[in-house]
Amino acid sequence: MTAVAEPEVGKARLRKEDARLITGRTRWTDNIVLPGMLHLAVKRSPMAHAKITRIDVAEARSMPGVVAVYTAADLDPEGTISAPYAWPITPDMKAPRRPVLAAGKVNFAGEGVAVVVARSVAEAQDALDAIDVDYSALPVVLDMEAALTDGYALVHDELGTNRNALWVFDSAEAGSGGNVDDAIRDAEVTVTRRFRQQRLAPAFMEPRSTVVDPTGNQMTIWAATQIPHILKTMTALTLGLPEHKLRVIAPDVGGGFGGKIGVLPEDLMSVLVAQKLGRPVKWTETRSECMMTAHHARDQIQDVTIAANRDGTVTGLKVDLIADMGAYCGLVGPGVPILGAFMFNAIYKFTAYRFACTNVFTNKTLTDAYRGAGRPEATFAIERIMDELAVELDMDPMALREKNWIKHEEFPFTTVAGLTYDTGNYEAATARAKELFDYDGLRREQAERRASGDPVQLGIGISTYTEMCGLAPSRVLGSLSYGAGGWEHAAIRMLPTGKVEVVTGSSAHGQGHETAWSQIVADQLGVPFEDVEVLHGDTQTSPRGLDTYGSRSLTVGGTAIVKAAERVVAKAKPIAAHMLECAEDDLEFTGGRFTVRGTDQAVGIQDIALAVFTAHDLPDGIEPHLDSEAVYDPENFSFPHGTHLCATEVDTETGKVRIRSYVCVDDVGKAINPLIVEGQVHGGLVQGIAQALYEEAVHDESGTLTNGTFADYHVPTAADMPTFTVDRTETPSTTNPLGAKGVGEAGTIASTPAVVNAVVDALRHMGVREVEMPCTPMRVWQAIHGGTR
Ligand code: MCN
Repeated sequence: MTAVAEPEVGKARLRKEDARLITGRTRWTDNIVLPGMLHLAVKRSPMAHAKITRIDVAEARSMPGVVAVYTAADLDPEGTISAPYAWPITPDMKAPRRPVLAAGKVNFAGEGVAVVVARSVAEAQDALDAIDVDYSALPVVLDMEAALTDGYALVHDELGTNRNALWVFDSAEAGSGGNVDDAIRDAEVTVTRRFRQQRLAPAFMEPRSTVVDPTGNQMTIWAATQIPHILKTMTALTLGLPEHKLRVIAPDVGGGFGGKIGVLPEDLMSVLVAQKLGRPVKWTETRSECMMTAHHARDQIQDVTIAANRDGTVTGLKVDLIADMGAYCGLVGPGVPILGAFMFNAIYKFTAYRFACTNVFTNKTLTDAYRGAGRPEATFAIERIMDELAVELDMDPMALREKNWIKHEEFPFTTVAGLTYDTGNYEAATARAKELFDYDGLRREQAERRASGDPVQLGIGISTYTEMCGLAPSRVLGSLSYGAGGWEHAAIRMLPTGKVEVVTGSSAHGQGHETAWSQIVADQLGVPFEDVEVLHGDTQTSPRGLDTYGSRSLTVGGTAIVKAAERVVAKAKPIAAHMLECAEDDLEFTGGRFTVRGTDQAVGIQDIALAVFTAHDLPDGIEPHLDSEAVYDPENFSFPHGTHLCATEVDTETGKVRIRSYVCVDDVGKAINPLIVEGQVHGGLVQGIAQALYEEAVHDESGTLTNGTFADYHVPTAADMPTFTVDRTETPSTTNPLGAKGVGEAGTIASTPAVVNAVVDALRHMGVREVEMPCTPMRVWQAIHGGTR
């Protein structure tokens, strides 16, 4: 057996999976070709809200290569099937049926009205043009506030309202703090602002795709999904299929960012068509379909009031949100703003808080989770208004934050929103960030540029954030009426040759789990990193799991692996004692070896695996394997934090914003793989900066998405980005044995307000108080010239 010298955890290992992912020599859903497989193409509505008065598929049925054309009446004659939603946030939440294909009426532009099944993709696509649909236009509901007024047109007549739900958290009622109206009434200073979270498209690299193979009475589904386990259970429940006859495989998946957590009408449609025809089928969307119909995100109006004393002590915060659900409820869409409800108070200690969110239906693509899900919106609002409060108080914005944040010696700290943050050190992260950024030097330069009337002004933006991730204690999720638990499963199989298979319920789609999980197992079992194989994303290999989102995989799934590994070691111990002819208590386990304390007698765990396999000489009552499994349900969320500082140069003549420098110091507790952590932060930053400066999904007055291609929707490239200065402090979490906190969303959550604060800071002396996102040159120019002065 090979001796393992230094710990794997903490090593900046290159990712095992990257060679195949980067070269594309791997299996994506759309690569899958099965004998006799047919292809689906979906006819989509160009209208955002209309009655379907006639639909004629006869000509399409006669097109070359076409095997069938189906409408809602064919696939769901009873009209009862609905793509599921799993987060009824209030008992009286209104949720319309989300049909597999629109029946009688379309509710957003892009909704499917018919599906063509053909021998090739091209033949299926060609036949779409031969489907004739007549629509009778209905009033289009686009404006969230107008949609809530009495007598306004309704998206769903049968609901009698456009209001999906009203969800309220009040610290006075929850017993976690005081009354916010009292705090506002008694405050020496209040600041009120309205912020707009624009609508974003997750824009993952690989469009969505589903392959369904009905063989015998077994149904195998391959899907470009983040949630193979949830997709399996939900498909069974929704279509009334026996779950034990279903197998879902998420092969390599090209990104998701939350955009692949749905159970899609197209998934259900693919199953129904495969069932009907008894043939394998494939549906892969085009990029334009993806932009138009994969769920969007954010899209909130935030009315925020902060109360404080003149000395800068914040005393209360009141938040009123309106959140656009789009035309239907997404799988967890209604709950996304609720995830933010616990984060508006951020790292601050104020004691009165009220959050109210009204979710509203409009005739747009539905919204659901996108990297950060609720928490970027909350972080944006609190970090923007802290800057505005600092101006009102004539304080340095960093000094205001320092005055109000939780000090490192005050942890664990229970917040006004009722969460208990286990650990944190905001002072350390901020001190390091200021040092790397040259905060004081940049402030001096800013003053000089203002004095000289430089047309290019310098702005400094701060974001000191925390977030709750690592979803999550099942009980807490239950108390929020979330439809699933928050545990994760792991199994470890020791093979006869000492190699190790790790089965995880997490379902990576770009996060590098194969590498990080191998590092954890290598240390726990003392086996070489290369000897570990990580298996995931197939419900037959990994029967239990709750998948990957909410930056949960390491803190929950990684901990399940630690627990399973501890059981492997515990199982090996009596066998080691038997082999070494000693008492179990005399053994110590380090570096993969059981050693008789005080002697050089030892046996390696990989050798024990072989001895167990032969089973020639096992102690009585010992099963001949070391395989173990564990399910871990965390006791708390994980609370990474950090300080992000951004310097922007804003050309006051053209409105162009250039990020001059960006420094972030994040604290994700113990980093399992610092290189992966850095990569996650980089990717997260780009998505957060993109919200600040570039991206917005825009609908015109007819409800048509006007920028549904990558030529129009500005997903930034490396050329748009500065070189980031990324560093970490390490304050271990006390809620999991790894000491780790999640990182997958941190960069996105922190960066948007840092950039917008910097843009506003550059222009404040010109009277600018707000620039709506994305801060495009036009919007910045308009703000300078009075638009939002
Ligand atoms: N990690 C680590 N040390 C830590 C924290 C994390 O080494 N202290 C490593 C983990 O081992 C894992 C990675 O960082 O390899 C991310 O871990 P974690 O924070 O647990 O997040 P998840 O794996 O659960 O990933 C989900 C998260 C989310 S919610 C979105 S959205 C997102 C993200 O990850 N989508 C992504 N990162 C993405 N990265 C890619 N490439 N593609 C996406 O779609």
